[in-house]
Amino acid sequence: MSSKHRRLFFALWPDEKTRRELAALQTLLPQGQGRWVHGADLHLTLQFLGQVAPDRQACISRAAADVEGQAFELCITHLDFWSRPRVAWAGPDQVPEALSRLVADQGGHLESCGFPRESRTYRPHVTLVRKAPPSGVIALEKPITWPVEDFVLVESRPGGEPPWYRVVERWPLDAGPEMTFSGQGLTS
Ligand code: 3AM
Repeated sequence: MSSKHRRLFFALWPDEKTRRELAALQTLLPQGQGRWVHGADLHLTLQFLGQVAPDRQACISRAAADVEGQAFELCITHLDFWSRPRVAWAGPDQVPEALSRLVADQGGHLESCGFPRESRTYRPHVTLVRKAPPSGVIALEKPITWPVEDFVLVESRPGGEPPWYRVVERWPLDAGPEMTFSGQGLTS
């Protein structure tokens, strides 16, 4: 494979405040076991693309630019554990309509670049620990409110010292008429 291939995925990338709040969730899990995701790598995957050849990278950027998405708030309410990949993760109780639409629209545009649509149900999650010991559901006393105003393309270079991920490109989501940015003096 050419060295120009890049391992890419689309994600929601937390702002610094949200990132700190997500990183703090790691303290709720069994300590000293598993592989902790570096605080700077915490993200929510929208779609994994895998190794992408250079000629497809331009197509991906164009497809992303054509995605029509609305900004939304993501409420991270609980921690949970998946035994098959052995990951402990944080996620929302409810998937916002805007997030489902974003993933579906993105999947549709990426088909034109030759990426088959994901057939599995989309389960938004922020991985906190890999190779994690089993843990139960933990409801957060204070849910995290994540203001999602854009989405990003991320390059993954696993191995070696984390952080492993690097934001390559960013696309804004439409604030739309129904968005309210509390405390910023912008309402509708
Ligand atoms: O969002 P998380 O961290 O759960 O597990 C990988 C990670 O997900 C996932 O893509 C994200 C960024 O690396 N991933 C890795 N290989 C994958 C694959 N072959 C994959 N997802 C689907 N298929």
